[in-house]
Amino acid sequence: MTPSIKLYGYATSPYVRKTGAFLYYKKLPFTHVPVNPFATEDTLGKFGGTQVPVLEIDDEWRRESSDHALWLDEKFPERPLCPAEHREKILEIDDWVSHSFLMLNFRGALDEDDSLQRRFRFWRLAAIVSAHTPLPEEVRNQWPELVQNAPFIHAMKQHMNMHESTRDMQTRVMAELIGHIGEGPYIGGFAQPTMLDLAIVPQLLFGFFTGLEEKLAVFQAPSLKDWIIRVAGYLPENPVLAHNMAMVRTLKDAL
Ligand SMILES: N[C@@H](CCC(=O)N[C@@H](CS)C(=O)NCC(=O)O)C(=O)O
Repeated sequence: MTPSIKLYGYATSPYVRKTGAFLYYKKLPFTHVPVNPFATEDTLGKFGGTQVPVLEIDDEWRRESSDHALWLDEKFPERPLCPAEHREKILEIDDWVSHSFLMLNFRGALDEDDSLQRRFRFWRLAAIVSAHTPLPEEVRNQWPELVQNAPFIHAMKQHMNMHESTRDMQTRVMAELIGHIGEGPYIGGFAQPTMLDLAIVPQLLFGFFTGLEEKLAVFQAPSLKDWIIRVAGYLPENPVLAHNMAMVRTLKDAL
């Protein structure tokens, strides 16, 4: 029997995009259930709590995106996200993905910066959420403040060195990423993509695909460009779970 797989969450969450990429890579058909971050009860009520992503397979469900990779491998061993023979190394690098790389998505939100440029960025993020779950206009207007004050983002400070500027953090983490890819072809030197590549690539594409960024800046580093193209080959044209209405570009526009 075909399993019923549902992924609950909003496209602006890197963790939701990460679990989405796991499902795409494993070629598992699933339903994306968009969650309104200000009315989570509507969709997440039966799970309790507000954190996304939630992955539901038939009558079981789990939180925590990295656990999703292991759970999916247990249930659907084909195209492993974390092959048993490399598990230790993968989980060690995954710690870096969770505590360094994914923190990049939130670091900028914590900056004291009231520039119009920043407001436009956050308004566009609100529009991306709203494309799936319409938000009241006052919520969309207040999005820059709402995100800046979100308790779960403040809790992430424990994984950040707040004395390091956002720009320095970006430069450092991207250099670390290049180090982890090394000679490739995939992160950790593995011959096939793993949960590590799939956790990262959707994040690097999201801003460009949804119009937050004009250029796919990471393409300036040839080793990153080749690696992204390799990983994206396993993913659909829109791998970021944004509503098609919010998609303004695809990878072809960067080539
Ligand atoms: N460690 C979790 C982190 C998930 C997470 O922080 N999700 C955020 C969205 S980006 C969230 O749901 N925040 C609202 C909340 O926690 O109530 C994972 O990997 O799934």
